[in-house]
This record gives sequence, C-alpha cells and structure tokens, in this order.
Amino acid sequence: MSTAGENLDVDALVAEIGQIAGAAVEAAGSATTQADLDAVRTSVYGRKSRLSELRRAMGTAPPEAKPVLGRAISAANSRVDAALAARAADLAGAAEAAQLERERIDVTLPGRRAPLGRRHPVTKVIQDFEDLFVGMGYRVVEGPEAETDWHNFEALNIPKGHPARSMWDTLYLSGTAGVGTTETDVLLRTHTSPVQIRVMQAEPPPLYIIAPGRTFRRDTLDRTHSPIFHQVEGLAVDRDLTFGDLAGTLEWFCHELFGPGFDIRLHPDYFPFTEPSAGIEVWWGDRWLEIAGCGMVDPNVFVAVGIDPEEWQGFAFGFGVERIAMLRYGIDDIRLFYENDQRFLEQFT
Ligand code: FA5
Repeated sequence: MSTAGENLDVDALVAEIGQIAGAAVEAAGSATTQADLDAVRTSVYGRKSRLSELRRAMGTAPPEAKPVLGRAISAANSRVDAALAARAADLAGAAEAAQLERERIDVTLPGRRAPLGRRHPVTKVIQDFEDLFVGMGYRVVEGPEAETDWHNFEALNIPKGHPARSMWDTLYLSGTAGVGTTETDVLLRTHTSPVQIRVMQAEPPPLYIIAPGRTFRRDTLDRTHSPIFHQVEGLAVDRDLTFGDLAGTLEWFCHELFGPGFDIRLHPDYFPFTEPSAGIEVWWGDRWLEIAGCGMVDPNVFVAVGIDPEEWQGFAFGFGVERIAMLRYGIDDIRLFYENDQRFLEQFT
C-alpha cells in the first residue's frame, strides 16, 4: 500500500494501525516468557516493522493527513506499551511466586540428618592414651616423621653397624636436615623413641611426656605388621625412679585401656636404649601378641643428651597403636585399618 501522494487513504491507514496495535496487544497478553514479549516489541517497533514504515512515511504525507496519522500511531504506541508492561508485571509476579513455592520450608517435615563421621580406631586409641596419661600429669609432645640418623639411632645407643639397625631398617631420604647432617643422615623414623631425645635435649628433668606418631619400617605387610604404623612413646625422668614405677604405671595403664579379662605379661627383652628392658604381651586368641617395648633409660642415652645418670633415672616405653586397637576391638588383620572401607570403619562408635 502506498503511503505517499494525494490519493492517500487515511482512514484505511488509521484502521491498519489499529489492527497492528490490536494484534500486538493480543500477542503480548499470551506471552509466557520475557523473550516472547521482546519478540512482540520488535514486531511493532523494529526498524523493518510496518508501523516504523508508516512513521517514516508520515514525512511525505499531505499536511492534513499528518495529525490524523500521528495521533493513530501515538495511540497504537500507548496501547502496545501498556500491554507489554502489564504482561511483564504478570510474568515477574508469577516467577516470584514460583520461586517462593520452590523455597518454601515446611517446618513440619523431619530434618535431613547429616551423616556423622566417626573417629578411626587408631585415632581413638591415641586419644584414650592421651587422656589417661595427661590425667597422670604427663604432657603430649610430637616429633618429626623425617628424622636424623643421630636422633633415631646414635643418641639411642645404636651406633652405625649395630645389629639392631637391620631390625629397624627404613627409608632413607635425599637431602639433609640442617647443619652437620649429610645426605644419608635423614630417614623416616623407625620408632617414636627419637622424640625422647628431642625432649631431653630441650628441657631439664623432671620430665613426664608421651609422644604419639607415625613410624616407618622395612617390614612386610602381614596380619600383624605394616610398614607404616603408629606408636605412642612414653618417657619419665626423675630422681629415684625404679623398674617398679615402670611396671606399676604400665599395669595400671593396661588395666584402664583394656579393662578386665585380658591376660597381660611382661617378659625380658632387649633394646639398646634401655637396661633392663622388657616386652609387654597380651593373649590374642591362640598366642601372645607383643604390644610394647619398655625399660629403664640406659645411662649412655642420658650421656648423649647431657643429663647426669648419677642424679637422674628414667623409664621409657613404646606401644604399637594398631596392635592395641586389634586387641581392643577384636580385629584379626592390621590391613583393615588402612583400606578405608566404610563398612569396617562405621562399626566403631
Ligand atoms: C620399639 O620400637 C622401641 N622403640 C620401643 C621402646 C620404647 C622400647 C622405649 C623401650 C623403651 P619395637 O620394635 O618392639 O620397639 O616396637 C614397639 C611396638 O610397636 C611393638 O611391640 C609392636 O606393638 C609395634 N610394632 C612394631 N613393628 C610393627 C609393625 N611393623 N606393624 C605394627 N606394629 C608394629
């Protein structure tokens, strides 16, 4: 349809403008998304729309037609704008209502319980150890897992070439542990006994400490051995300590830890850093299971750390934590501790 010239059919154009507006108002009313509304807006106001074409054509329309067409276009704009705004408000309201519905909290529903973790049996034994000994006045201390040869062996009366070294062979690390150490001097500690040395070097007696931690050995994995396991070390240094104090302390401790019904025995043993030395065993199904080594601190150890063995005596012990947990919870294979099988771990409440 032409929009210029004298034969302009103004009435027909006004009617067409009204139809465009009517169709747009209807489309806006049935829009279900913001994208639908945008499409309606473009169809009416877009550069290539019929209404835009008419607006541009008004420039060349006869003077008497201009106000008539102008009013019709303006009225169409108002109707379309109002319809778009009303529908946009409807859609926003509906979206908000849907969100409120989604986020509605029904306080009468039962809560969702977060699954509660449990302490690993090895952690539990260590914490019980700490509670019992702290109750007796001991302090809990820690030492490094990567140790020097001197702390792990030499100062504990195990010089290079000593046969006990092969029993406690371990992984040697590259790198050094500071001034005066060489490449082969750093190793993964084979027991927690080097913590005794560190404490005695750092503080004067009297001393009462326990030291829990991880230890490493070249042991083959089997039912009762792991190459990585945990120990709790104990050390008491004071005047007039005797083997009776050691035996009494350990007897009391084992009774507290295991309760009645466990057969426990002390037998003579050998450790280079204690003299005399003993081992503690507990009856396990059909045989004795060793859970600890202990003894009176050897004077050579006191000399290595600068404590006068004429003035001070001491006793020390080193328990295997996994072995205690096995006895306590009736576990017959040490490997179960490291497999992270939840069915196993969930049993320890
Ligand atoms: C020692 O490690 C000494 N340091 C203990 C000690 C401390 C003696 C202070 C005297 C004074 P032994 O190698 O026996 O000793 O180990 C101590 C305990 O660790 C053993 O009784 C056992 O319960 C546990 N144990 C040893 N090797 C393993 C292993 N491969 N896997 C699991 N537990 C182990």
